[in-house]
Amino acid sequence: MTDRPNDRSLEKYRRMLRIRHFEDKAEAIHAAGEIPGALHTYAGQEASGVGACIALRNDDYMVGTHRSHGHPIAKGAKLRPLMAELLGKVTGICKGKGGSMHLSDFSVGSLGETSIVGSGIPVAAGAALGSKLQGNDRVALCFFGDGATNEGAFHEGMNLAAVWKLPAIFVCENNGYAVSTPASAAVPVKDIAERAKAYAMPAIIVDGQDVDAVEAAVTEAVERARTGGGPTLVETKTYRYADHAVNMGRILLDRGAEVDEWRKRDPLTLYRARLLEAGVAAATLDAMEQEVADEVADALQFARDSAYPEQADAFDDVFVDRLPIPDYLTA
Ligand SMILES: Cc1ncc(C[n+]2csc(CCOP(=O)(O)OP(=O)(O)O)c2C)c(N)n1
Ligand SMILES: [Mg+2]
Repeated sequence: MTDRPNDRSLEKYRRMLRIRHFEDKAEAIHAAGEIPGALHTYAGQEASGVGACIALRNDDYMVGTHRSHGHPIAKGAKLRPLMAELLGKVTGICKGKGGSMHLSDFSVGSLGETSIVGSGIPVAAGAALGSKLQGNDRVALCFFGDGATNEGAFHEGMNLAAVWKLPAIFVCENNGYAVSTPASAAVPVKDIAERAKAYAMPAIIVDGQDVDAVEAAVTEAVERARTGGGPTLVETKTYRYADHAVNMGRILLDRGAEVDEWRKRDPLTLYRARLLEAGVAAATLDAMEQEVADEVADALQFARDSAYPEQADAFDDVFVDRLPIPDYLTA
């Protein structure tokens, strides 16, 4: 952060608060049976998502994972349609057909999230290729986990992006686990960032609990991508507080005191301290937190008051007719 807190710093804090409150609420109502299916929460990883997305323009592309409520929120998405989507309502951002794990929000450039681990990486490479072919300067940022880097799709996407110097930013959110398998048992390199060497791709390792540090790292990567320098792998070292998916006893993992240790470096606590130190009044931050809590409560009320989609509309927006071939491919 610069010496004096500015609107951008406060916006970063607000977005992290939004994610935390949204996820805590989602977890609670999932436990009560209001959200169908599996729910993977992002609490603990807020600085990684917000630091990365704040470095993007609104029209830049972003691709998520199965753990991606936080990513669109980090990029500025509205909470009402997101919450309605989790509840499967027709007012949801995908009319209730995407749900927690398959939602996209084009209003903020989110091309979507997917339950197939690693599969967003070639999608982001494709979006970046699209920008290059169309001659615009939009970049594509892809989030994925440490586990995804063991998938073929990761290596294929990274390779193609490097060979074609695509305007892509690959953000590996290394939270130390894939379901209940520690990264140390599944990844042979110490840092995921080392894997970039195989593609002659620059890599940056960053403290994923520090939103300013993540923003600085991703800003460097975005500048490189936007100016024709090709892709970068950014590894954010972070942690998720909840189990892999919440309220699902069969995959519980006992991480003992490790969670408490990470909570000492909670991204919101760290940033609040930094803002206070920089002269922001505690009352300002408390008021912001109350506003965010109200915003999440409003989103939930909106979702609860909304209707479910009609059965007759089940196949609308699911299939497309054959797409026209764009001019830039035939010219
Ligand atoms: C191709 C594929 N393999 C396995 C799974 C089952 N699965 C779902 S999430 C997950 C772990 C992913 O770990 P990571 O990429 O580190 O993301 P995190 O959950 O930690 O955010 C696995 C193995 C899947 N959904 N898709
Ligand atoms: Mg992981």
